Amino acid sequence: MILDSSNTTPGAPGNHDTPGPALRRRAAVCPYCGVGCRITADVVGERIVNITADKQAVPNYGMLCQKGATLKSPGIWDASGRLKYPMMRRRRDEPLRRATWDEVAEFIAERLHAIRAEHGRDACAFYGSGQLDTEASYVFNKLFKGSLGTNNMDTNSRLCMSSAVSGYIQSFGCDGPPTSYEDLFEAEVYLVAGANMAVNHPVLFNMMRKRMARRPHVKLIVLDPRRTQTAAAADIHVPLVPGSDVAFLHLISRRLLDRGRVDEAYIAAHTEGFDTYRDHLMSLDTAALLTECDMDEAVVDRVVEMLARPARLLSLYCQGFNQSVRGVDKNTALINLHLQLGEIGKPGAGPFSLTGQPNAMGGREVGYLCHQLPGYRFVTDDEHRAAVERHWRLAPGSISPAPGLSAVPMFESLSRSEVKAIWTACTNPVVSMPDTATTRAALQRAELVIHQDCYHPTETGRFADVLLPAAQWGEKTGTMTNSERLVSRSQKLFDAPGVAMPDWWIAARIGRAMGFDGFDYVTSEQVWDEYRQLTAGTLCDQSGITNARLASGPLRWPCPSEDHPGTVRRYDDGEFPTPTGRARFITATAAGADETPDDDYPMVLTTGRIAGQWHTRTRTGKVPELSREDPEPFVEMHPADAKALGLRDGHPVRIAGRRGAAIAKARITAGIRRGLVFATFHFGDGYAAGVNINDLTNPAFDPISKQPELKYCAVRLEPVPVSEAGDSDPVPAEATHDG
Ligand SMILES: Nc1nc2c(c(=O)[nH]1)N[C@H]1C(S)=C(S)[C@@H](COP(=O)(O)OP(=O)(O)OC[C@H]3O[C@@H](n4cnc5c(=O)[nH]c(N)nc54)[C@H](O)[C@@H]3O)O[C@H]1N2
Ligand SMILES: Nc1nc2c(c(=O)[nH]1)N[C@H]1C(S)=C(S)[C@@H](COP(=O)(O)OP(=O)(O)OC[C@H]3O[C@@H](n4cnc5c(=O)[nH]c(N)nc54)[C@H](O)[C@@H]3O)O[C@H]1N2
Ligand code: SF4
Ligand SMILES: [Mo]
Repeated sequence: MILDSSNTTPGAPGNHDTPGPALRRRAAVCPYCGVGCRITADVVGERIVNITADKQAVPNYGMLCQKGATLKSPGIWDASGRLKYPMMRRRRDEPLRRATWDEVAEFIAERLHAIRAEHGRDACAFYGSGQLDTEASYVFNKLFKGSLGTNNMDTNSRLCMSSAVSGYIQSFGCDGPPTSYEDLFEAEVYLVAGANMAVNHPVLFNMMRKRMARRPHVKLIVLDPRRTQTAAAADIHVPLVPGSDVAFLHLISRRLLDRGRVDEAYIAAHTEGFDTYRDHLMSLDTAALLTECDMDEAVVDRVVEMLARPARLLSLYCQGFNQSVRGVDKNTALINLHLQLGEIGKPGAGPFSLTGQPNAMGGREVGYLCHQLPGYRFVTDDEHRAAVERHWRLAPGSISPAPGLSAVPMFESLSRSEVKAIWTACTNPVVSMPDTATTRAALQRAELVIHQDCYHPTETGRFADVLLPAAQWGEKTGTMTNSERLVSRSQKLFDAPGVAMPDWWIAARIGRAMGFDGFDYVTSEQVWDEYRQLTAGTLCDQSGITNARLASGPLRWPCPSEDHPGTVRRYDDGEFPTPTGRARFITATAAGADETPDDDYPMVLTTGRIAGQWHTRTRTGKVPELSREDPEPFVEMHPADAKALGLRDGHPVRIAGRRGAAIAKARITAGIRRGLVFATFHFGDGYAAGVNINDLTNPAFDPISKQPELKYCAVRLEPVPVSEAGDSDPVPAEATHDG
């Protein structure tokens, strides 16, 4: 469902009429996906009475999907589900009790200092989120990498975007997409690869559908092992074997090479490494590649035919690419194709990595992964560290030159009691990390667990010694960057309940309690100003994006001066920020999945999302309209597989893997490959015991990006006997634990 006011007449919702006297009208940014839709919220007192979108305004031109459109739903705001006050316990065997900010701040400061004194600065870790606004990520970065001097700071972007980050850096020398949404309106062929945009980036997909309806020559190719809603709308659906994208891309690149579809002028002027790449493609056995993808050759022929004629090619890709032990290879193989065809740096063309979370882009710019520093800087670079230390007024040498622990090793290290303290904010790793048994063990063994959330209870909050109440979307002002580098300010609509505070404020409060300088911020605008200036002269320069400019509208970076209009498209001059100024063809040669099926685990499980739910459901689970379509955990399987197992649609089934098992209801569909099953990771033990699909998933990760293999593990399906099914039927959260 899309709320679309882009075709409405003046006076309809979405236009800025003068609101009534008691009504306040505010501009906000949707807190869900990386499309970054701008929202107009009409507010009376402490309540949102209407949500619309401005049909004139980028990026969404009046459209919102069902998640954005239901943000006023009472369940989201109901105080009974909120974390309103700090809570703490001094000993694990005590219950959590309500505390004041002074008390928790003093307790955290004392404990972190003690753990550092005894075990060294790397004994403390932070695990954050692409849903934190830029201000919060910035202050946490300053606190951990700066004042505390540990790079053990990583975020859920490691599970989400890190392969895209590494891919862009390998190919172009710099992270961040070259493209913007304006390219959606210029492209002639959309290649959607490992992304279910109709479900997960619905407003962008709606823009594409509209263009295809108006311009029949515009085509859509979709690479996905499942016939998703996105695939169903495609001119060509490529139902490849999961994990075989590199083979498929090599196959079509080679076939195009054979047909002379090579932009020699572009390659000669703006790239390097082409000869090695071409030799590699020529050395490949195309029949073997076809077997690896397990594809009908006619499908490959059609894709090659479509790409053989010059047409503006825009590729859009997401977790089917990133969440893989070959995630970086998939990214660079696709970028290679664009370089080969010269389909980059011009309107409607380029490799466009879709961002998942609303501010995963902003977080990357702030440098919130364990090897990064603000402004696309790196902890390993002496000059980068020195520049950041100067800006933060820290003694030279304060920032450690060694990358810290990324997400999976961070939790493994906690589970071995090497790291002692963890602070999690704006993420629910007990549901969302692969191999959650390790995550739970990590939090159980930690000496100190601090969890910062706007809701309570959550699965992760159950392990906490300290709970810090965060103001949620609408209760704070903050800045986010969407998928297309568009930096927007989301305004506060009303106060948070209890004493909940913005995430940046909480980080700064603890920084002061620990006795560190540089945390005296009074407003989020002060934080933004400090950060913006630190990006001056960097590859993601936002120094021209002042608070005053953000108050009147969003801007795309790079934006290096206060009169700069922002940048729609990067690399249009063919200059890349590599040492030679050229984009690089990356020749990937690694192979295969980490884990393969065998007699015990003969099938493959892949995981992903549905339209109505957002991740671990802490917010969307409170909106009844969003749960109508898919109210409970399900597992999609092919009719032939269901038949072999004697399963009927709706029958409960146990999915067993090498690390754990989960129960879901069979959903039989011809739109999935034989031998493959699909489940979502939305349902954690807060929903019901024994349903978390991440109890099974594989923590193995890409060697470069360290992004885990959330899209592939070996499993066995076991029908649950009907008598037993009665007991194991998903039960409401309240019945399984008290939070
Ligand atoms: N409704 C909703 N929207 C969301 C979110 C949400 O939770 N709910 N989350 C947001 C976030 S953080 C993210 S990261 C994005 C994710 O957005 P997407 O990446 O679109 O989401 P997924 O469903 O995880 O995976 C996409 C597809 O990858 C396919 N796939 C699996 N393995 C492979 C493979 O080997 N190759 C290829 N080519 N495809 C494969 C799956 O079948 C699936 O259809 O969505 C964002 N939008
Ligand atoms: N099997 C499998 N697992 C996956 C994936 C997959 O495709 N398959 N995808 C991975 C990806 S791409 C992602 S992005 C992750 C997402 O995984 P998570 O980040 O763990 O999921 P969320 O449910 O978004 O968690 C956000 C938490 O922050 C809280 N919150 C919301 N707003 C605020 C706020 O303003 N401040 C604070 N402090 N808290 C707030 C919410 O209540 C919730 O507890 O999951 C990953 N896990
Ligand atoms: S498309 Fe994404 S940003 Fe836009 S309303 Fe939906 S969830 Fe929000
Ligand atoms: Mo994500």
